[in-house]
Amino acid sequence: MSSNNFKCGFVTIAGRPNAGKSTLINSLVGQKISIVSSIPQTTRYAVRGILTRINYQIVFVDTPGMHIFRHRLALKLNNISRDSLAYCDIILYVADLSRFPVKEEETVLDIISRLKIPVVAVLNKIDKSKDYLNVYLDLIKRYDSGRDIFKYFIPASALKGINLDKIEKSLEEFLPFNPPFYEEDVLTDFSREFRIADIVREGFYRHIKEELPHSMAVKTEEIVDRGKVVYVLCSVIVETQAQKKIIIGRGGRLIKEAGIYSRAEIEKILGKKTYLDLRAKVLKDWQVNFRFLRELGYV
Ligand SMILES: Nc1nc2c(ncn2[C@@H]2O[C@H](COP(=O)(O)OP(=O)(O)OP(=O)(O)O)[C@@H](O)[C@H]2O)c(=O)[nH]1
Ligand SMILES: [Mg+2]
Repeated sequence: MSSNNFKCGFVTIAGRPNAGKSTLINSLVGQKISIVSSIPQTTRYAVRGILTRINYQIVFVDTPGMHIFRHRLALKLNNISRDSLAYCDIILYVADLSRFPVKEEETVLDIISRLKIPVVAVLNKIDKSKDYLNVYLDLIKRYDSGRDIFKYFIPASALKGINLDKIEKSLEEFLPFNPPFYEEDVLTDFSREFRIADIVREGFYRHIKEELPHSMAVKTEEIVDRGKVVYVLCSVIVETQAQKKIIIGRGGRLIKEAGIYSRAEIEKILGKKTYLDLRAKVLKDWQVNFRFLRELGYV
């Protein structure tokens, strides 16, 4: 795999919440690395996904969508995004063509355009809408004016796989010469515990809406190999008793539904039959409990 001509570098994916960043990293790497949902602010980690080709390796870093603060966890998530941006070789900026660019978009562009790192702009969700294509192009060019850091503008669909090859090719061009950082069969360095916890969170996000997702966290407590099955215990943490009632659902329906989805996804990762045990818990101030946030890997 390695030779003097080998290229390898970090590509941080940045953009507003819900733009399709996690969908894009999954499509580019070819496996579900980062969870996806229709709820903004789904991603809570700097999730790495690794793509290895014969002569280059791209280490993608998915980040939480950057946004104007609305809740306490948001501050931590924005810090994760900013840190990942400061130490990368290329920025993959993702815009959502199906929504008009509001102030939040300008905040992201303002941060990115000050960094002096080459940017590849992905104008995502082209399968859904092209109405604002020129609005985005004009806006980006305004921020790029006099800086010349935006190298490519690629209309694409992360969901339908449109123009992924163009994105990869443009990134390759700006990768620095380095030996590979990871073995060629490694797709992510995200730990099994965190991946499982995130998949369980994704399982719930399919059913719950509005503010509740931001009040929820999942922690993997145990993974025990019992021969034919793997036993996995996760705590599903919320802030109030009322929220606990919602996530359990009438007669335990919601927690069961989320469990069925998550178990199937976890089995793909573990490659083994899994028994998934989900327990709902109330931890009132988990978002400001530093020790707990660290256990969750959010700080
Ligand atoms: N139509 C369409 N939908 C997409 C596309 N890419 C992503 N989506 C949808 O957009 C929603 C958000 O996708 P995510 O990948 O979770 O977005 P994100 O930018 O990672 O969001 P955060 O983690 O919250 O910042 C999901 O419902 C996706 O299915 C696309 O190319 N076309
Ligand atoms: Mg995401």
